[in-house]
Amino acid sequence: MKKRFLYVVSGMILASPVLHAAEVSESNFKATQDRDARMEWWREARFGMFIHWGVYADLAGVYDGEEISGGGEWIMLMGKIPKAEYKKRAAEFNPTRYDPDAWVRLAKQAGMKYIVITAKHHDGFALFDSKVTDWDVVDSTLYGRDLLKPLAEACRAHGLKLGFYYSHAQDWYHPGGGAARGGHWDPAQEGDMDEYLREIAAPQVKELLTEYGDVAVLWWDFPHEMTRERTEILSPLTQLQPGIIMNDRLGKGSLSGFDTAEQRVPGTGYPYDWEACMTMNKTWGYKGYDDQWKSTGMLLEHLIDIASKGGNYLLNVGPTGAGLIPEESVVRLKEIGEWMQVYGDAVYGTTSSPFPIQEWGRCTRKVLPNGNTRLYLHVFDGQENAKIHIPILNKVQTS
Ligand code: H79
Repeated sequence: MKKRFLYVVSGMILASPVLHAAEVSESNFKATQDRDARMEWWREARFGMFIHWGVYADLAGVYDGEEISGGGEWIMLMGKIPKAEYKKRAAEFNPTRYDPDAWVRLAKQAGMKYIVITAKHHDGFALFDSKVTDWDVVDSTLYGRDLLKPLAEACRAHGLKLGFYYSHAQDWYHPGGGAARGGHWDPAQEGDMDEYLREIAAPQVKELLTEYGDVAVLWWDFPHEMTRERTEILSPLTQLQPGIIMNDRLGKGSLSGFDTAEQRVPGTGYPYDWEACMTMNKTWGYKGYDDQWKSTGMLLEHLIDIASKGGNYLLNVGPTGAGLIPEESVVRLKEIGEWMQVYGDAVYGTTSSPFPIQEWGRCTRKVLPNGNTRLYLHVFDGQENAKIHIPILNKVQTS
C-alpha cells in the first residue's frame, strides 16, 4: 500500500471560494428545513454498505455452462433465461450460511453507518415475504424464510440505519414489468405496466415500509419508462415512513431525492446531496469468476475523494448463494475499518473541500462548535518531509 498521510489544520480559514464544491447544507438549492432534518444523519454518515443479493447469486454468473457478461444481477436478462427456468433455479436457493448479524457487524467494523439491500432487483424476486406474489423467498425457495426481517433486527441491535433498494420499473418476472435493453424475451412477461405498478410494485413498497420497522432510505432503481402518471402511483407511499429519504431514480416529477453516481467518482462535487455507489470488483451480484478486486488503498481513496466532494460512498458487497460475503470483500472492509478507527473524524460529518482539487491529495472540512473550520488534508502518495502547497490565505494552527 502507498504511504498515506493525514494533516489537520484549523482556524478561521480564508480560502478562495470555488463554485463547484459548494457546501451542501448551505447552498442546497433543493433544500427545505424538513429535508435538512431528514438528511442530517446521512450527511454525517458519509459511508454505507450496499448489498446485492438474490437468486442470481446462486447462478454466480454462469448459465447453461456459459459465463454470462454484465453484472451478475443481470444474468436473467443477459442470458435470456425463460421465467420457468429461472424459477427452477430459485427453488434451489438455500442460503443456510446467512448470518445477518455478522453482516451488520462487518459493516459496522468497516465504519459504515447504514446498509441498503436489494429487497427486489430487476428479476422481480422479493427477498421478503410478499403477500401479493409467490415470487419471493418464502414461497419459491427451499430456504422459505423472510431474509429482511432478521437483517432489520440486526441493524436495530447494532445501531445502523437500514435502507431498501427496490426495482420498481423493471421487473422481468411479473407480467407488465419493464425490461430494458431490447425488452421482454419470454411471452410470460407480457402485460400492462400500469397494472403491474398498481398490483405488485405499490403493494410491495407498502409492505416494505410498514412491516420492517424504521426504514431510513428507499433506493429506487431505475426510472425505465416511468411517466409522471406512473410515478404518481408510487410516490405517495413514502409518507408511510415519516423520516425516510430517497434517491433520484423514481421517475418523472417525483420529489427530489439525493443524486446518484453509479460506478464512478464525479470529477467535482455538486451543490446538493449526492451518493456514489460502487463495487469492489466489477459486479454487483455475486459472480464466482470476477476477480478484478480493487485494492483497499484504492477503495479508501474513493471514500476520501467522495467525502472531499461532499458526497456519500455506498460500497457494495455481493454475497454468495450460500449467504456468505466473499472473503476478498471481508478483508478489504476490515482494513478500511482499521483506517476509519484512527481517521474516521476526517470523514464523518465532513463537507466538501474549499479548494479545487490539489495534486497532493484531497481535503475534507468541518466547522467546529467554536466557529473555526478544521481542514483534514489527505496526502495520497506521501513521502517523508515532502512539502505540499495549501492555498490558504491566513494563519492556521496545525495539529
Ligand atoms: O443494481 C445495480 C445495477 O444492476 C443497476 N443499478 C446498480 C445499483 C442498474 N440497472 N440498470 N443499470 C444499472 C444501468 C444499465 C446497465 C446496463 Fe448492462 C448496461 C445494462 C446493460 C448494459 C451491465 C452490463 C449490466 C448488464 C450488462
